[in-house]
Amino acid sequence: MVIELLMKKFDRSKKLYKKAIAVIPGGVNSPVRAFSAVGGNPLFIESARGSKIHDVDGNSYIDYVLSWGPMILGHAHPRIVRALRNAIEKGTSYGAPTALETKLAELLIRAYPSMDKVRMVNSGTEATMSAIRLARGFTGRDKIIKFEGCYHGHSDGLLVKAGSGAATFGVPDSAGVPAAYARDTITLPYNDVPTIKATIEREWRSIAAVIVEPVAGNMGCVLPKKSFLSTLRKITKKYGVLLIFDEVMTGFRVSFGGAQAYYGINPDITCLGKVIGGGLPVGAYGGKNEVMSVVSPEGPVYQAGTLSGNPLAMTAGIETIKELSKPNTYKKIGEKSSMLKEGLVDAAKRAGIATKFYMAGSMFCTYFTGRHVIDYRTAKASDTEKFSRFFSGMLQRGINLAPSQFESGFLSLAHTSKDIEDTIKSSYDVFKSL
Ligand code: HOZ
Repeated sequence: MVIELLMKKFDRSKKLYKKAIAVIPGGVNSPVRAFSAVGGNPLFIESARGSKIHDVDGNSYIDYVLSWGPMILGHAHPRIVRALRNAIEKGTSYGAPTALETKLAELLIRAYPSMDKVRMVNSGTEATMSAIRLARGFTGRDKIIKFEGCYHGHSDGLLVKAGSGAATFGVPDSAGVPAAYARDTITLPYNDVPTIKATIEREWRSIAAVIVEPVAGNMGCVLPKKSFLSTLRKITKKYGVLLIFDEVMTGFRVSFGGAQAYYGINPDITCLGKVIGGGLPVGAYGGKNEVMSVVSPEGPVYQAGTLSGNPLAMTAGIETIKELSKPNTYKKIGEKSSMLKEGLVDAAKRAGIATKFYMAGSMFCTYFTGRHVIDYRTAKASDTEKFSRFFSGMLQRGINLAPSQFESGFLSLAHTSKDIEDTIKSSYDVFKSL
């Protein structure tokens, strides 16, 4: 078989994995990195530059994982590397305010006019967890609504019918989450306008917030129906429920102003992460003054962090956003994205494989199904066995995709036309072999 002829060697990754599983659960520090859903061992990475990632066995791949989204400029971008080198000389953490924090906050607020103020945290999980506490503190209500297959990090109340690794490994309702916490989380189908309307009309007195991924990137890539986000905005406003956009994935990705600019909807609270840290650990949440003024020390909602606003992370974030602010950046990445989209759709068609492809800005997913994917139920209908074979075939040909059907792929500004042509060509060969 062709695949056997291509066989890459993963001996050193295998050896390192064996050592890792002795001291780290599953050998990985985040479950999504495991290859259990697609078979085999995770790749151990040596380095990455531009659009390429290199493993410890000397294999190189065109990378569409991009550290799960942050590396929109490509890996080891010279501007970021230079800025970090300078910053590191000045110390790595102070636990005290810096001008860098204010600078990044200003850049975020300028790009997201729905926010007057923003608080820096260390991850997307912290951002969404804090946003929920803020919504509860602000409204005096306890319940929240989330959508099936959406993933908002791993805090207790949000690990209910969750996407990402929770969906991949079949634990959408994680063990260890007290039933009492989960009871305050109402889960509804994504894109189901009548159900969300009826639920809020019935239960608004106890509902603090609706949290949503405006493009759902943790069950593949599911686009919002036109009426879904606008209904959410209208109905939450009417009943004093806060609308939280989890833009950890979509922020600076779907467009410079995120999904809120792309779809023209202003949420009450925005959560950011990934791109705004340029590859360093960062999250942020923000909103209008009225809401943010209840955050400690201005108000009674407590939230804190030793490394929050870390100078290295702020530096990488500032430089990333400045680079993204250059003229035509999103036009360029948009052109690359269209090329990839057209090529992958055409390759599947020519190979006679039923797929559905979805893309928002530079995030995307191919599902192995002939039916439209609009929510978690339809995403789960994708043929995951076919996906696994597609994943392995692509990996053998030097294309790194996320090792799960229920994750989004990402493109960077560093991907060249040649990268994309090679990806399309490989995809045709693999589709054909399915
Ligand atoms: N949102 C990312 C995956 N969908 C998180 C990556 C992780 O869980 O490690």
